Amino acid sequence: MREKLELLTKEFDEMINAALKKEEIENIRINILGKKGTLTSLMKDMRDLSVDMKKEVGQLINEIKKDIEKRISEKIEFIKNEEINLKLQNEWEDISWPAEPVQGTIHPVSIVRKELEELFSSMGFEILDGPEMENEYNNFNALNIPDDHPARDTQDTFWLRNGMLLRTHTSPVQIRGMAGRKPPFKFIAPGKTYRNEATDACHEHTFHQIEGMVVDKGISIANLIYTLKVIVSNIFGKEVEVRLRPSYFPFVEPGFELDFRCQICGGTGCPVCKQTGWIEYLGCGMIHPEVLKNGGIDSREFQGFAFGGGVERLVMMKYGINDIRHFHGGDLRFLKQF
Ligand code: FA5
Repeated sequence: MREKLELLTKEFDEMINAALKKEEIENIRINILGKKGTLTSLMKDMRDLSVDMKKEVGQLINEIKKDIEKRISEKIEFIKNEEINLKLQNEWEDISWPAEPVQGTIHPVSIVRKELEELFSSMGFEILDGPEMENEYNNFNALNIPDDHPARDTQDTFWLRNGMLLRTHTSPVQIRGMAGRKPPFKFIAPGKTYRNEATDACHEHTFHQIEGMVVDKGISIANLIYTLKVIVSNIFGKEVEVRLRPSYFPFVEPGFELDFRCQICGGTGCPVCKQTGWIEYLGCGMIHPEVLKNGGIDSREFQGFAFGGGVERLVMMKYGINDIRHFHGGDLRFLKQF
């Protein structure tokens, strides 16, 4: 019996070491431990042994059985790991491989926004961001537009159920920007704005503005005009006729509006410029002392100018686009031109 068990153990060793697949191991298990397996029949043969031998051989068979079971599960585990390793080896990726070319094109508003950001950065302006969901104080009150002020009607507002609003202009970033800074400072704040108004070739309900704010000692309208001239000539890359006319915004004094010569019709009159030959591009002026006060700045010591312009209208003039609604239309024939 002992010899048979030794032989069985030796054969098992050879077979388990040679096995490479889970199915081979299953066959080995059935051949040894199965109902008709070699170890199972040796266990049956034990009934012919004496009581003492039965005890001794029984113990030995149990040990051999346990050892075989242990080694079978170890080998299965080993093969599983080998399979995983092999799979991982086949799945390797060359991270130095050049990326796939980007699908699609960059939106013209993003192109011009980036150009504006680079231009202002080169002039030492910080680039600030502000939330599109704004509170009434920052959007109106702090900008010298109290509750009953008629200027609120010029910016039809999307009010939200939580008492907040979708900012109607980027000017609230003036308030946010002043809060964290001591003069002198200069920053721009490009971003999305919303107005609950009817759309036409030159008006959208959702559009982009770029806000600018400069605060220092001895700032005058000459600084404002110079900055606006630099923006226009850089963005267009050519001389474009502009005009500055007096206008009213509660947060600046004096206030102005800057118009471009309409680049669609060259100034002869078209639906985009409403036959006027001019496109209203931005509002600007010297910051009102009340606004500086709301930002914790002493207006006797510091002055500043601010401006806020529509990005889409700039893009329209730059590329000769005759309808602002193309920007949100999602028409690939339009977008692929950029
Ligand atoms: C303002 O929004 C002021 N916050 C601008 C300002 C900033 C004045 C700082 C003084 C100091 P206004 O409502 O005029 O002003 O809008 C500014 C520009 O945004 C317009 O000249 C125009 O270019 C653009 N704009 C306004 N409404 C629309 C619209 N519905 N669709 C597209 N562009 C618009």
